[in-house]
Amino acid sequence: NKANHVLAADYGAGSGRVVRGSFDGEMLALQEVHRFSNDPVQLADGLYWDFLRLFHELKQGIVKGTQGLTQPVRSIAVDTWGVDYGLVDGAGRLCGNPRHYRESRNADWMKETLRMVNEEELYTMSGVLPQQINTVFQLVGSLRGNAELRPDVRMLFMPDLFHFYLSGQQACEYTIASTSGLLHAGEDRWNESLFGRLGLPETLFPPIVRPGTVLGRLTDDLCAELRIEPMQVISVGSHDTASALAAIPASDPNFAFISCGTWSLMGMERDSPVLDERSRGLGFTNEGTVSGKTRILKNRSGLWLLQECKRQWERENHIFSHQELVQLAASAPALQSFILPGDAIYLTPGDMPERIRQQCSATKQVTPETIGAIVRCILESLALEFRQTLDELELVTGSRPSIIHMVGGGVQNRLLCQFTANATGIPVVAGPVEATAAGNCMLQFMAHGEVSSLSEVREIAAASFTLETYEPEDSLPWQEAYEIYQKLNRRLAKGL
Ligand code: LRH
Repeated sequence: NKANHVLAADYGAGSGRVVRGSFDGEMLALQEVHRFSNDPVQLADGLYWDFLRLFHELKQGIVKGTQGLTQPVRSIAVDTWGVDYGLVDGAGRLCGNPRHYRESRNADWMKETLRMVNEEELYTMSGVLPQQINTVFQLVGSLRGNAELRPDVRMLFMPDLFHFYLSGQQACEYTIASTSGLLHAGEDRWNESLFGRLGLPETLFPPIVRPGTVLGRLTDDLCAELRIEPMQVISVGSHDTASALAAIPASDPNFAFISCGTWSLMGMERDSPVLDERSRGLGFTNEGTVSGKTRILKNRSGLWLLQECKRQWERENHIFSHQELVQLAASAPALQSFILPGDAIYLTPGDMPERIRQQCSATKQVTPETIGAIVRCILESLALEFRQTLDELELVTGSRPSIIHMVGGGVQNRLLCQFTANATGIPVVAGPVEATAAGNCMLQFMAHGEVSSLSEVREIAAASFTLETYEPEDSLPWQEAYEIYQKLNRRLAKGL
């Protein structure tokens, strides 16, 4: 069997990569051909994604990914973080740079929107937990009162926007649209009655396509500019979490997953959304999977806190790699003080070490002073947050997972994987690191008819990557730590 090649472009909030996936009928091999940072830009009027630079990096990745092959690359697909979008007019012009979901005004926009539709109703209609980052709030906030919005303007989620400039075709892919709060829960249909109530014109929303849809081919202009052969452009699970979940190497269906990058998405796969008061109260959201099922999950803080601390330390001239930071944490004292990584105080960029110290001192815990102590506090707190989410998942779904599959960049943080096993008391299978790119590629191979089902995709992922299992250790001190963490949670919930 000769290998088939595809390109996967995976954009996270902190960095992006273009990966070449080669499949020989049994095993998938990934080769990262291009990696770049994703640096949002603060302007006087808000926080933006630098779309033009991100598109430039995509072109670089395509050129590198197509070089030196005996067989042509068959297709490309883009996946990105959720919720964000760009607007494009009838002539195909980008109407401004896409806004960043960490824009601080989103909190006000959410409040404003919730005066038009209440929170409970929005949740039951869409399955999406009302959170200030959601597309629906951003759209209402930024478009409200904009009488000039022309009827030819369309909204395209980030991956759809890349696909449009690659292929000339406009469509919104289902899994990314399922993060918006604008679909009927568990369905691939826009909630048109909601558009009316929120004053959003129906003309804004292009048709929805299913993961695995071939949108078209790279435009002739682009092929000429890059001096490459045409290839197909495919909508896969365009939401990064959907692509990551597709490549979870699970054989037992009773698994929980943690897709750990800037965010940690922790949840389970279900046939249909859970829309009751309890799941809303506990903060679970329902998003679409590549096979049309639901992933019930929590958007929890991931490595964001660590990334922001690292940036702050760099500003203070303390330069460390991630690995060095983890080593410092490994030699810091265990289980000293905890924070709530998901607390709103950590949502916006800034001096995280200071915010962490403040939260610890305000809650009368040991204040972590050294870099190692702060990193350890973050990693242990993340693991305890996973434990809490696991307990809540059990309440909401009625089943306790027997295994946790952890994928994404966070898997390289071995301390975090071990802490997660310790805190939850459940074995953690870590890997693949590049689950998102793997899922993206495999969905393309499915569209090409090389693979027939999602379970086959998962078998191939299990066979193709090295996985590491972490068994739970130190259960007693971690159980005690969890009790302290829960108390902290209750105190902070009361505003103390
Ligand atoms: C993770 C993610 C997550 C959220 C967030 C905005 O990268 O996609 O699922 O939607 O970004």
